[in-house]
Amino acid sequence: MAIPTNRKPVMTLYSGSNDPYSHRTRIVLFEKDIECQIIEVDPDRKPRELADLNPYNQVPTMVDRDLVLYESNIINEYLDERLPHPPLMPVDPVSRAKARLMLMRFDRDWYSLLPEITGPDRKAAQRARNVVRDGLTVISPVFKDQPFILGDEFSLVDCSLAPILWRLDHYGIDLPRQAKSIIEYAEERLFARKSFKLSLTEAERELRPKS
Ligand SMILES: N[C@@H](CCC(=O)N[C@@H](CS)C(=O)NCC(=O)O)C(=O)O
Repeated sequence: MAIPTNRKPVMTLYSGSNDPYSHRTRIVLFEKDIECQIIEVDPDRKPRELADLNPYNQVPTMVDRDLVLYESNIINEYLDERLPHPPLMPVDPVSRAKARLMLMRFDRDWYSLLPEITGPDRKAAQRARNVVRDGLTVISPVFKDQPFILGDEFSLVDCSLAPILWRLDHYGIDLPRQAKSIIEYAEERLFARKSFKLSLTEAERELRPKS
């Protein structure tokens, strides 16, 4: 997928078409309307240059002139600083630190479980699903009082959470009734957002054909 443009884009993103980490960065690109060439990487046939660019040979990987970045949260913070409009991180140090803690916890507590959820051990997969389900249920009340996870403004923390929420059915995670507020947040405020819709690849759209 490439964004149509007359000018040669300065940035290139190597992205997986159904990869939640790449999805985070695509949301940021469209939120900020950044001109970027997006190269879809087939995990079974990665382009040879990816291993030269990224020692982990993973997506997302971003190239901006001489700078090569990997790790979705690092790429996203860089994009936020390089193209500050609209800002996606809070301004004050305390709120920024809290946002970074949340980003770290999503990865450690939930995203780290995705290989187990999609892996062959059915018991381990169900245990992992339950951890994610319970974690999302615990944070759900936050969205009763505020539209986004940090408050009134959409942020990198929302960009980081959105891909897992989009994939709940795909991962076989059923949220209980007590998690109504987080479901409303996802459906009414995240999935309805223009940048989110634009961020979706065909493969990702097929995960929720009715949305
Ligand atoms: N912590 C990294 C995770 C990146 C990651 O796990 N990428 C996967 C996509 S599912 C990948 O490229 N896997 C292929 C491989 O490791 O060979 C991030 O936030 O970007």
